[in-house]
Amino acid sequence: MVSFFFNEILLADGWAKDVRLLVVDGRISAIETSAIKQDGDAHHALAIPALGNLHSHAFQRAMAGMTEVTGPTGDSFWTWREIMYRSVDRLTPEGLRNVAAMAYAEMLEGGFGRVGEFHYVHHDADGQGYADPAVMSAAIVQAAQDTGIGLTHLPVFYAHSGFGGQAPSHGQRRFLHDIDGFVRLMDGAREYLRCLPDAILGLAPHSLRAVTPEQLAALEQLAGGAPIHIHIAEQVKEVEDCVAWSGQRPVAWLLDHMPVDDRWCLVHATHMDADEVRGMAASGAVAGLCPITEANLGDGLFSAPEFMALGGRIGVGSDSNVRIDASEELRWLEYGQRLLRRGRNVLAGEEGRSTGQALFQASVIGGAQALGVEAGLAVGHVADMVSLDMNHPSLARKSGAAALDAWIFSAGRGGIDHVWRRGRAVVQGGRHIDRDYITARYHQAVTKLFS
Ligand code: NGQ
Ligand code: ZN
Repeated sequence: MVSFFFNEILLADGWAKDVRLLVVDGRISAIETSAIKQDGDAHHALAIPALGNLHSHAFQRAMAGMTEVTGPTGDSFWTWREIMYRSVDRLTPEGLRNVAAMAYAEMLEGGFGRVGEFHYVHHDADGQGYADPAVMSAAIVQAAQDTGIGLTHLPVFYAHSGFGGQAPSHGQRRFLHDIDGFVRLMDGAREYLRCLPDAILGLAPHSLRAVTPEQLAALEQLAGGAPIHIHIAEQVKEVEDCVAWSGQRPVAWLLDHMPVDDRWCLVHATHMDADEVRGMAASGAVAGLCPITEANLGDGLFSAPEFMALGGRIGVGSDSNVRIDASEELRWLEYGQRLLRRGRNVLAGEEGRSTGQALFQASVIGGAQALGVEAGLAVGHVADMVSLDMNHPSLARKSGAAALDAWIFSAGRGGIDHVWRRGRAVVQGGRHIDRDYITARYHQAVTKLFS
């Protein structure tokens, strides 16, 4: 058993003061409020739940900052994608493990406790299956083990390059399956996940571009009650191509043809009309928002105020991992709307409410739903917690919701002190406990990838 004492903590049912929290086997076994600190309690000033990172492509961490130079034909999401495809030419299982471990250590340092790994580099450099079809999933599991992060593994089904079952491109050769091959991958991944204490296995049709309606129906059956994630409407061209193919926009098509419910996470539901916003909010699915990557790739802005006003569920993801910082995802979620609407505190909801707290609590709940786990800190839930560094200038004298605002809008990841996964400190003083080792292995991996 481990015991903690916090002067202040954000529990699932709100802020509480002078809290003793006991952890047995990674889970919270008791919470006492207005308590007295006992000998042996780990004492910290202010704690919040670790956030779920609902969308990551860990391998893309290795190319962060390498796509910011103009190319010959003008730059877009689609030219970035060509560079991204080339970045995996020399990726091995060991390289993936070491790049992913770096990204996961940074996620923990940035306030995330669990990652939804939307994993699609499955085959070798020639596009041939490895002898073990799940060896790249095993690399992701090892990276989770190396760092301690919680893993919701989302093997991706990918078969086509565009709507209507178009043949895949050369750059996509490492991603491809038929349904039978994908079932074998899922079986292999399920075995590897047993090494982790609380892993979840979901699945992910890559996008409506990459699957046929028949394949999508088969995947929905295969998922059972597990999380189903899909890239849905990130680019205007994607919306236009979907309309040309089906007469419907992507979110409208999905809502019409699939039983979309609270198992689903629609990643980058960026481009929706008002009917789609209403339909998606009513479905109970989570909108998977990745504001930093969506800005970096020039995607556009999600209809956040309209969607949230209708009770739509949201969560955030670090996606391309060009930056890894939970607070910055939330900050840019709000800042995109401020710039667009020339207003302030757009996503706070009601008068007098803290924007930071509104966004943080919505994404704790939505992130947990999308990752298939319970939300927030309560008895029986996992002890995935973050303490803020109250000596940080931005956090001085802050308490409760004001501390969340100061973290999100001012301190950023520099305001994080400790992070606990299952009650064990994996980040101390803002640094992952194995950062030096993980960084050394990361340097070896990127040398092999790019030299
Ligand atoms: C991905 N990433 O699969 O990594 C995608 C780009 C695509 C983002 N959408 C590729 N951020 O959608 O075809
Ligand atoms: Zn993605």
